[in-house]
Amino acid sequence: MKTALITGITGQDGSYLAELLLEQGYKVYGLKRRTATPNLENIKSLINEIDFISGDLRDITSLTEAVQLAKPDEIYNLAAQSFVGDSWRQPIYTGEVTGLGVTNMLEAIRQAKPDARFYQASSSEMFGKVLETPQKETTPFYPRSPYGVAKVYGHWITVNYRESYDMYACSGILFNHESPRRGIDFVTRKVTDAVAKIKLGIQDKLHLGNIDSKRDWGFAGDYVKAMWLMLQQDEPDDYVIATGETHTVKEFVEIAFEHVGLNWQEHVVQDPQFMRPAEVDILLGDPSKAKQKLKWEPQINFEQLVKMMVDQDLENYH
Ligand code: NAP
Ligand code: G4F
Repeated sequence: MKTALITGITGQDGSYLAELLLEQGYKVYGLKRRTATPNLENIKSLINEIDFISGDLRDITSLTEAVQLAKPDEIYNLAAQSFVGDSWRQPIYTGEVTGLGVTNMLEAIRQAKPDARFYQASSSEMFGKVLETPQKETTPFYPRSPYGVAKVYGHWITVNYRESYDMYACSGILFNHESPRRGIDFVTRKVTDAVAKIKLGIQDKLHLGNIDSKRDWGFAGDYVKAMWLMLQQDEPDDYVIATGETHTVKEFVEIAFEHVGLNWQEHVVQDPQFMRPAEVDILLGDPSKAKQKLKWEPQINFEQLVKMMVDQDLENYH
């Protein structure tokens, strides 16, 4: 039986990855921050199957203890301050968790279990003001937010530990991926939650920022499979994970409202408070390397994803 340690177990990806690994017979440890009130909604059906370890990416003592306790074969570092918008409001905190937190995790592994295989949750936000389209593994980075800058640090420190200490460390450069478990701050879930409430008469208006930006959106359930595949190869490497399609926020909004028979233009209000100091206008990934080497393919397309999220949010309010 293999053992895995997942940081960020309570988040969207942590929950899908835990499900996948448990299905495959892994023993799963989850690193979880202590909170005044538990935040276990995403993993409520798995609580009895996961061994939780209390810890924080900013506290290397807790990480070293977690690695010593779990003795994992594989470590998936999914924890982060992951909301781009807040990274301008909390730039130092974001740097500490999303950037330096990766070094804390790598050091804990180097000291406590250097043969463990390591996955770092890197991001297409690193491409930012894109220097090439579509973006692939060799595209230079140009981050546009404190979050993106922190992720570039996390990416390169992962590559550096691989090259310096011969560790099996991979960086997955994942493009936006969503699901009914997506946090409510992110635009997709904000839209689908609002569509459900508007349909049911609980809300009338939806305030959004820039609806012209474009993202390569996939389904989180598909993307966690790619994380796992990266750690099953003969050699560690870095991979872009994306659908190869890009859509505007406006298209997402149109499909979501149309799905419940509403006209989005009657409900959406453009609100400057949701505009960003620097925007990433377009992201479009080239997943050829992952398709060829990992044999990975996304299963859920854009329209199916939007409808799945709206349907689940409607169900949540019924
Ligand atoms: P998410 O839902 O925001 O989950 C983030 C997780 O990190 C939560 O479990 C959170 O715990 C935990 N966390 C935050 N700060 C922590 C700290 N200081 N110490 C320990 N744990 C901490 O994010 P996600 O969408 O699942 O994304 C997973 C990872 O992939 C993140 O690193 C994200 O930056 C990256 N990523 C995401 C996407 C995407 O489109 N989803 C794309 C590329 C990369 P609490 O529940 O306690 O807050
Ligand atoms: O949903 P978002 O907040 O996601 P963003 O900034 O692309 O970041 C997500 O994907 C990254 C991968 O590229 C991850 F690394 C990161 O952790 C996160 O998961 O915003 C998407 C787009 C942006 O252009 C934003 O300006 O939607 C635009 N937008 C327009 N109105 C809005 C809103 N975004 C949010 N969150 N809220 C709005 O009201």
